[in-house]
Amino acid sequence: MADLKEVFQSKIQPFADEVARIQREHGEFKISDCTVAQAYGGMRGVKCMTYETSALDPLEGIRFRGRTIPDLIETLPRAPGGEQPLPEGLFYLLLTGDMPTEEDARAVGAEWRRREGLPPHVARALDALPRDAHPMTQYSLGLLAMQTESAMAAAYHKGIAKRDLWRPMYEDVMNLLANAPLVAAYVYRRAYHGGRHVEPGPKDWDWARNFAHILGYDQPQFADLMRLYLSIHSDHEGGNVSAHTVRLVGSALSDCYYALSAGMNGLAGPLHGLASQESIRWILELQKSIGKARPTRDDIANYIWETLGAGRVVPGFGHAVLRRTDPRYMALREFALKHMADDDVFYIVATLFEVAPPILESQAKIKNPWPNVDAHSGAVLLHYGMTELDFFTVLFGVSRATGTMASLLWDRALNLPLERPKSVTTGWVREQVYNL
Ligand code: AMX
Repeated sequence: MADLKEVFQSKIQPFADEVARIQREHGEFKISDCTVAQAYGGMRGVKCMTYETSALDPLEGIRFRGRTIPDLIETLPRAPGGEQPLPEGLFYLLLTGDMPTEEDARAVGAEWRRREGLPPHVARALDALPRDAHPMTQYSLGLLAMQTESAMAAAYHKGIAKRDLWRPMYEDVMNLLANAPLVAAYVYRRAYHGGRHVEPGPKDWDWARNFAHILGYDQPQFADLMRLYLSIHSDHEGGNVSAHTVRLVGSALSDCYYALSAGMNGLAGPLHGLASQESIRWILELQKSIGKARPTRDDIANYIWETLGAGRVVPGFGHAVLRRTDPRYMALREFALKHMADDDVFYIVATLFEVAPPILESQAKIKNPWPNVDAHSGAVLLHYGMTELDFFTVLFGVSRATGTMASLLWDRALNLPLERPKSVTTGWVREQVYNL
């Protein structure tokens, strides 16, 4: 078994050569046109970046290094006795493009566990915030506070060739991924459990199991849920707000702490990752307003109409790229059908799956009436007793760290330049379209 850093290093030159050749031979080949509607409309569908670790098909959903979620659930290494993939194995796949052996995945997990340890000032920085500051604010700040440890920033300061920056960044990324769960757990225990923190478990526990443990959850099934949860939320190609922010900030040669913290501020928006909290809150409000644990289909339909009538979005439904049900949603649904089929909140999630799409489809402007991952993730967490809805996006953020960090390492390994697209004014558009 080779060391992950060596495997990654062995991939860099051949891939960088290929990228250089494509640019040299086909640099003028057009892969996209941009319309006025796209320029005003959030650049939907404009193909203007490459991103290696995953790709999103509107109908089929996400593929990580070419592999679908059901395929990965089947083939990625698992923990002993577990049924779900190890996120550390997925990280190996995202970074190298190779399917890890069990030994490879365990080695990555062991390395992360070995690198655990928050600098003391991170806790002090978090303690300076009000306990009820939103957990995403706390999480983002905790990641940023770790920036003091950046090997890449130190190397740059000393003087390092740009092409070698990936080396200290690799160390930063591995330290960051080792410690992101510790920051998240610190935030959780501080905000909701009176600051009674839980010591990490034995070093041979996998990353997700240990994360579940330091959050305060020792049920084996919850650990397995975390393995699944932390795998499926990891990456969603390059254009989503969190991944693109990480890429953009990193392109200024900001280190991975700056980049990930910035990405998390984007994930904290309700149209992006915060939908995971908003969706479950919406479901619990529905239960409360109807006054039944299991509202009828008509109750649910009326509540959807009320939400739309109030000019609000139905959280957990729709997507900027997807045009079918999100396979991440389906993975959580499979888990729920197996482990919590009688749960009242799951009943509502499952009923919404039948009731909401035709209603949303009747609104001509909504391009995708189907549920995304956020329509499901809250229900499974709630089932295991995690009732602190505001925390849910932090779990998303721990997972998103793995995909965006694998991709950021490639950005530096390929020596990608500063991102600097050209903006135009409406005056310029006016001149063009009216031939002024
Ligand atoms: N409920 C109500 N209206 C919706 C809707 C929903 N679930 N989804 C889309 N729409 C509306 C939009 O708000 C927009 O209305 P507007 O023109 O008045 O502003 C119109 O339909 C067209 O939107 P779209 O082209 O279908 O989607 P989009 O690419 O602009 O936005 C998304 C995508 C996800 C922001 C949107 O579907 C939405 O707001 N969904 C609810 C929030 C959510 O679940 N977000 C999580 C997405 C996944 C993730 O990042 N974690």
